[in-house]
Amino acid sequence: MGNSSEKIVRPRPGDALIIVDVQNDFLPGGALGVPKGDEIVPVINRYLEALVGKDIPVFATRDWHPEKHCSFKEQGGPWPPHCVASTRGAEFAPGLFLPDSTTIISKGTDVDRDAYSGFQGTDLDHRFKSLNIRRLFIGGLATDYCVLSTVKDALRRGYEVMLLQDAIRAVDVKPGDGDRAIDEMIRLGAKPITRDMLRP
Ligand code: VGL
Ligand code: ZN
Repeated sequence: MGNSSEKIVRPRPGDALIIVDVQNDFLPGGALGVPKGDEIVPVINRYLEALVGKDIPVFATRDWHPEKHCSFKEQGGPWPPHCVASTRGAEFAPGLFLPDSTTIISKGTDVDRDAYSGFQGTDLDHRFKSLNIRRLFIGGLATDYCVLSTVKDALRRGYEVMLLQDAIRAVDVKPGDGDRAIDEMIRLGAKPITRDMLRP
C-alpha cells in the first residue's frame, strides 16, 4: 500500500454521506461523552462543504431512545441514560452545519431493542436503493459502536464504504477498542480516507 495521502477521491453520483450520531450526549461533558468527540465537528463540516457542493445527499443518524430504554443501566443495560428522544442531549451538536436537505434517521427508538447500526430498524437501505446510492462516506460517533456497526452493515449489504478516518472518535471502554474497530472495518473492505484526499 502506498502513501494514502497521495490518493485522490472524487465525489460522484451514487455517493452519499452518513454522519453517525454527532449528538450532544456523545460530546465531552455529555451523558455518554466520547473522549475528543467534539474534535470531529469542524472536520465533518469540511466534508459537508466538499460533498454538499457536489450534490451528494447527506444522511444524519441519531440515537433516539425512549426513557427507560433497555440499553440504560437502570434497565440492566451497559450505558448511562443518553439520547432520550426530544431532549437537549439528543440534539445534534450545535456547531455541526447540516444542510436543510439532510435526511435524519432515528434509531434505537424501540424500548426493548438497541440499534447501533443506522440500518437496523430503519428505511436507510431502501432509501439508498431508490436513490441509486452505491458508495457511502461514513464518519461520526462512536468508532467502536455505532460507526463500526453501520459500516459493517453497509459492507454486508454491498455498499462501498469510505471511512472518514479523521472524523471518528472511540469510546474505548477497553483501551484499543477504537483501533481494533478501525482495523476490522478496513479488513472487511472499508477504505480509510482523510479530508485532504477529497478533490476540492
Ligand atoms: C452509541 C453507545 C450507546 C453510539 C449509541 O452512537 O456509538 N454508543 N448508544
Ligand atoms: Zn444508545
